[in-house]
Amino acid sequence: MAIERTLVLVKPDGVRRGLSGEIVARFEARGLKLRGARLTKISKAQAQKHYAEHKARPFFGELVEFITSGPVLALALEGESAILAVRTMMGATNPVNAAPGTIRGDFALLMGENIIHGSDSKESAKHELAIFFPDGLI
Ligand code: IDP
Ligand code: MG
Repeated sequence: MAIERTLVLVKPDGVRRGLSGEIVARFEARGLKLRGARLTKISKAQAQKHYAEHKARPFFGELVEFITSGPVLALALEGESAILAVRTMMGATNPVNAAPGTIRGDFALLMGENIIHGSDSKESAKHELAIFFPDGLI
């Protein structure tokens, strides 16, 4: 049990579809606190840094293309076990496997358009928050 901070991105498909408000509302209703929010277009370099762990995967090029295809809403969220709480609310990576009631389970069907990103560990949260909120958080 620990208060954590984590990075969420509403991906370009989520922003395009007008789901940003719904997603923020779900996290706030759960009790997670907004510590940062920024609508931003990710550069190729930022995307490659953000997804560095997937560099060798065959879908890396597609992933970078997609995440840079339009604005994303970057959120810094804080709360008890925030990293796991957010991951659980997001649902499985492949939306076909995501449980109803999760964000992917309610709004997505395709792996490549799965609406949301959330940090998956303390290390990745630290790394990713520094990319999107280089000036720190409130
Ligand atoms: P996550 O977003 O649930 O943490 P990761 O394994 O970190 O899942 O993968 C990052 C993103 O890359 C996924 O959200 C998804 O959009 C995409 N992705 C993951 N695996 C595949 C794949 O096998 N084919 C195409 N895209 C994939
Ligand atoms: Mg991931």
